[in-house]
Amino acid sequence: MLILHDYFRSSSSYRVRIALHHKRLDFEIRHVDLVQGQQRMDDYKALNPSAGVPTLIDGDFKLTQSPAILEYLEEEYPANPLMPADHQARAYVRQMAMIIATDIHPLNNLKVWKGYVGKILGADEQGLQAWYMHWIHEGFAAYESLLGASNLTGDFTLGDSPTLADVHLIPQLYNARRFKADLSAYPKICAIEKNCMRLESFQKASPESHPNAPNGIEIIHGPGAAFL
Ligand SMILES: N[C@@H](CCC(=O)N[C@@H](CS)C(=O)NCC(=O)O)C(=O)O
Repeated sequence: MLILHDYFRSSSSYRVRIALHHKRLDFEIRHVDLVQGQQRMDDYKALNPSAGVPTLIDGDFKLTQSPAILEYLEEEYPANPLMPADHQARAYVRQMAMIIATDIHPLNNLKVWKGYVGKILGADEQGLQAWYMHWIHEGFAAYESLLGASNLTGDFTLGDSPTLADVHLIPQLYNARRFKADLSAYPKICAIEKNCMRLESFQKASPESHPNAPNGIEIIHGPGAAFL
C-alpha cells in the first residue's frame, strides 16, 4: 500500500493525489498539519529534510519532491498514463509543468511568501498581495501564450486527455482562486480547468474532498464550485 504524507490545501500534495486517483492506485493518507508546523518536527524531517509535503512511501522506498514523485508513479505504475509517448509531446508537457513547479509555486510557497517576504523582509499586506499576484500573472500569462501558440493543445494542455501538465496546473489554479486572483486574461487555462474538474480523479483529489478538510471549507474545486 502506498502512503502519502500530505496536507489538504498543499498544492504540491494535490498534484500527487490527482495522479494517484487517475491511476486508480490505493493509498493511505498521513496528514501533516502545516499550520501547526508538523512539517518541521524531527520525526517528520527524518522523512523529508526539506520540511514540506508531499512525501510518498512505497514499501521501503521513500520519495520527496512532487515532480520526482509524479515521474516515479508514471514509470512504476504505467497504467492510465499521464505522459504521452512522443518525445516532443513529452517535452511540451514538461515545459508547461515547469512553469508551475519552478516559476510560480516556489515563489508563492508559504515559507517564502508570508514566512520570508512578510516576516523577515517586512512586507505589509498590500506588498504581500502584490508579490503573490505578480508571480501568478507572470506564470499564467506564459502558460496561456504557449497554449495559444502550440498545435498540441486540445481540451487539455496536451490533446484530449490530462497529462502531468494539467496535474501541475489545476492545484495552482485552486490556490490562485483561493487568493482571489483575477483569471479573466486566461480563457484557455480556465477552459482546461473546467475540463479537468469534470473528471472524477481531479474531483476526488481536490482539497474539499480530502478526509482532513475542515467542515465548512470554502468550495473552490469541489462539486458545486462556482466556475464549473
Ligand atoms: N518542491 C517541493 C515543494 C514542497 C513544498 O514546499 N510544499 C509546501 C506545501 S505546497 C510545504 O510543505 N510548505 C511547508 C511550509 O511552507 O512550511 C515539491 O514539489 O514537493
